[in-house]
Amino acid sequence: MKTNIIKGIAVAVLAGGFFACKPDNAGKNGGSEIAGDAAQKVYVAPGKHDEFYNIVSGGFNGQLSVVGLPSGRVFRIIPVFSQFAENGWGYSEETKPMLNTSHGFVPWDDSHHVALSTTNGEHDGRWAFINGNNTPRIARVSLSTFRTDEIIELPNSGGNHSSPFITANTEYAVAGTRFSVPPDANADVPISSFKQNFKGYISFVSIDKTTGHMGVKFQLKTPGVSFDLARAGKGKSDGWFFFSCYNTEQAASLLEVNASQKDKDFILAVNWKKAEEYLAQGKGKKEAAKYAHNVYDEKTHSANSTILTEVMTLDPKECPGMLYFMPCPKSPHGCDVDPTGSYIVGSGKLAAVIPVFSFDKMQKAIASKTFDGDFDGIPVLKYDAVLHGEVKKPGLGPLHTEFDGQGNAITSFFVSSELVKWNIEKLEVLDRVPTYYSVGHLCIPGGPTAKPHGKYVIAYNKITKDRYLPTGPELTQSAQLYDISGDKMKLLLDFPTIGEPHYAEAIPASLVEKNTKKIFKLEENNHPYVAKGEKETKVVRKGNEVHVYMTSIRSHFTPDNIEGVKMGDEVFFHVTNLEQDWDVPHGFAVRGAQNAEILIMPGETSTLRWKPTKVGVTPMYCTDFCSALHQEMQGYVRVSSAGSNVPLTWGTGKTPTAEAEKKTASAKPKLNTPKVAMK
Ligand code: K7E
Ligand code: CUA
Repeated sequence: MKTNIIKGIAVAVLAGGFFACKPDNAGKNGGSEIAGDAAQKVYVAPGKHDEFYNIVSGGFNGQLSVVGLPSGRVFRIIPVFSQFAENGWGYSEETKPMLNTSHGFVPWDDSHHVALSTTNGEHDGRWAFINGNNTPRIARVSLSTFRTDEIIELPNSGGNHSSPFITANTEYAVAGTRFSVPPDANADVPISSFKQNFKGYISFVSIDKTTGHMGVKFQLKTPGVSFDLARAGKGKSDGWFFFSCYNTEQAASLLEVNASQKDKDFILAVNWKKAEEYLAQGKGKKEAAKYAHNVYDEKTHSANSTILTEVMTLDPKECPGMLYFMPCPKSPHGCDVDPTGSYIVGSGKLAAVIPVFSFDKMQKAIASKTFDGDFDGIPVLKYDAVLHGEVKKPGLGPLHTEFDGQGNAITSFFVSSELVKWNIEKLEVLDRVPTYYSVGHLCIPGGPTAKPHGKYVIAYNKITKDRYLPTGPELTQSAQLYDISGDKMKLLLDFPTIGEPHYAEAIPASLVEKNTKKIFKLEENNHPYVAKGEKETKVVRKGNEVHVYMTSIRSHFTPDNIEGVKMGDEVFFHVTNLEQDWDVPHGFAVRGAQNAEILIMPGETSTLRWKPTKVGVTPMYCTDFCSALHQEMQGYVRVSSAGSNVPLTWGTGKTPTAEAEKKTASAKPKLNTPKVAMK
């Protein structure tokens, strides 16, 4: 029976060549047909702004991208877990610590889920959170600077997939481990001891109200299962958290078969307010663990990485009433809570129905102890006792559900490649539209919040095939925008995306635009190597280290001639961009640098480390076309052999050698810099 369903799906997939598995109504109301006024609906006139920011995860590129809706225009890539040579993220000395982990420097990750901060369950436009699935981490990105401000590693975790999901007032970003693993403190155990030794840790990462700073407040040490996705309760269910789990079979090998045995897996309901009470009562235990906490400081323009060594854990066995399992058919993926907080939707990848659970019924079942036994000591609630109802024959392979704020849900179906709209109360299918092809996540602006903004749904498709000009074996990833303002969903636009988008959120531009940071104030720059004006520029030797306190302003560097660097030296170019105008970055690059360029924003200091590899004169230059004389924004470093006695000299506007000849013991070179200020 179970295998039949799997086979059935496999056959459907194979027969459809994995991509042409079109639903019956393809073409009827938006298949390859698009709405007649589609062009008008997505057209954003030159110079006009989009209505929504779409913050999109980049999947295997470890980044976020910022897209405008409805136009689908890409504005920015925000590097998070991955080095980004374009602006020096993870290459500059200041940002390298951001990618530090208990495993050392990890310059990549796999990012699936975006969570925008909320207040009272509604978007507040402050931060975006995103997960690192590979080396378990959560990052916080500022929606003012559009930069990654903080990254925290999660101990006792393997595969941070069910992450990050936030509580209604952004008290916590919560993360469940996808791979159960033995706890860090007792990790060297046989794989065959899965049932005894492997645990599914759930991390509650607290978020400071004002600064946004994160800390692992506590972890729940749950039975070894795979947590897939999650959502916080809201409204009446605020204080609860829901996680879909698969592999309740607790298999460690060939999960394709071994973790698809049971007809029902679970949704785990966590009463986190109760967890806080137990914590306050001293029920927590500190466990040894090693994990990194990296914070970027906007004033020093530098990141600090700290390795933490213990974490607070709660054992559910000692905390009755904190956890309950709700049976959920079958290998559930998405676990989504409607805007009122009354209903929890489970999407079983191999299930023929969509079960909708009722929070009220769940409370009653808990009060009346309507249990169906337990799983590793945690009560399992009776399916019928907690079920609001099932959506029958919704489609094949349901993955994720979002809400339109009008009492309806839209669910994505990977296998039957469609979006299906249904009514939450009545559980009736209202509409379906095909996607091209095989949709994964979907996004309605504000869809996971208490007040969805509605208007559009975006399908993030897994398979692209023929939708765009071909580019060899690797094709762009594909998103599709649909109008959901009427009864019927209407396809408006295809647009390519960056990396592999999994989840994305969209937020009205009005909540974000006004807070955008335009410059960093020079007077607030506390970088230890800042030069706040050309008079403060200098070159300092400390043994083999040569520190260049450099400035950039249209259109020259100070100093732009340096001599006295020797083979074996390590040169640190600390470049301060003196500009105080919006949109005037300068770049900095040196021939043969074995890292990247750096791109320095107005008022910022950034450091490029360069280890000379050859004797000779090496050019350096600005990489960002900053003025009419941008091409002139260049200079030279002379590198001499290790034993040479060329003195350390520097300057702009005079060649350092000439200076050196006239040099008195303490005099610094006189600066004579032409002022050119145009862009
Ligand atoms: Cu469905 Cu990783 Cu959220 Cu992708 S996951 S689709
Ligand atoms: Cu500065 Cu180009």
